[in-house]
Amino acid sequence: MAQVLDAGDDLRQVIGEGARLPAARDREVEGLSEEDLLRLYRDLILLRTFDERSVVYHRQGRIGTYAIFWNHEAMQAGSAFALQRSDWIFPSYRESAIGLLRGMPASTVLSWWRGHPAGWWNPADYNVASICVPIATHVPHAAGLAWGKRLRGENSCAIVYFGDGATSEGSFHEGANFAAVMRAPLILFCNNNHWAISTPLEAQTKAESLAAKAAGYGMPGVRVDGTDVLAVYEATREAVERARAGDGPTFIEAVSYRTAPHATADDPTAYIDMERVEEERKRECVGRYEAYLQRLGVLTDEHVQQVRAEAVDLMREGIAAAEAEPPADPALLFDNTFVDPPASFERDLDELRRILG
Ligand SMILES: Cc1ncc(C[n+]2csc(CCOP(=O)(O)OP(=O)(O)O)c2C)c(N)n1
Ligand SMILES: [Mg+2]
Repeated sequence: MAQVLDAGDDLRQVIGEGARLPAARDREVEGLSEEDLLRLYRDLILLRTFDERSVVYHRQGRIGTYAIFWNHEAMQAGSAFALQRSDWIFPSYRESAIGLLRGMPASTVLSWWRGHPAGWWNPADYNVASICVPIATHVPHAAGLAWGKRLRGENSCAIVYFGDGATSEGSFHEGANFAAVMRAPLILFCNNNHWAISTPLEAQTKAESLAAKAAGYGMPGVRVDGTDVLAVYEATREAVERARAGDGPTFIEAVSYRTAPHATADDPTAYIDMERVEEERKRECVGRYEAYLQRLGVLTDEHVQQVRAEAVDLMREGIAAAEAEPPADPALLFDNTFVDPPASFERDLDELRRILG
């Protein structure tokens, strides 16, 4: 079984748990009201519910292959909470549902996973770029957009999400270097879940940490507990402040451990240490935050039930709306591919129409 690097002790935390930061030593994040804390809770539940329902929809054959983000919700909700609506989000497939936090309908994201054009949105409607499946190719896009914001004198920034594996890609290097040199207002948010499908972190890099790579680009690198939504929020808020002040990009390494298969087509029992997975699941991010809010006395059982019920309703409506979409025109597969399409396209399209009936 592959050995995985230990998460280390230098992780920023706010929510107490275990030996590192006992619950009795919970911190509070300055400037967050009770209402903010509960909004953040709602965001987490929205994402958790989307993820759990999507796995069910996949098993029922109602959506296609799906990249599970169970236990990644704190990284996504916490960081997005530090942004303004005018700031841009560049998601990878792991953050497919992050648009929900900007008011995107669940049906849009579900349609994306159904491979239906109703899943394409205009990025400018939400300031959320399209979901990037090629690893790290969106890092230069985000760097370019952020630089553009600076050139125009706008005070907004961009955040780009990618995984530990992405830090080995040329596009990551190009985007990070460009952003630093141009002092682009960019947050490079690395979800270090210790695995790139079946490749463990120790086979990915010899660097002491992923955040250490930031020094090579001349930008700060921060390590944060990725299952602590408040620590993620706090670290991202600081990075956003730097970006807005004209101090350029920040690299955030949010450390967690992948507790679900890479995607619905993956069987991690072939390569992962399932005992470690079980251990990690005990400190998963939603339960951790719930326990924190209960210790603070701001979360009631009724509120939990209400927020969860609302999220389930939203998903039910979302899948119904996605399934009510008329079938896509197969010609879309061929449109906009060539200026002068090869002759075979017409035959291929005819055949496709025949198969689809
Ligand atoms: C350019 C490119 N190469 C290979 C792949 C195949 N691939 C899909 S997911 C993945 C692993 C990515 O791992 P990581 O960056 O850690 O992100 P995670 O899935 O863990 O969030 C790979 C290699 C791809 N999508 N794009
Ligand atoms: Mg990974």
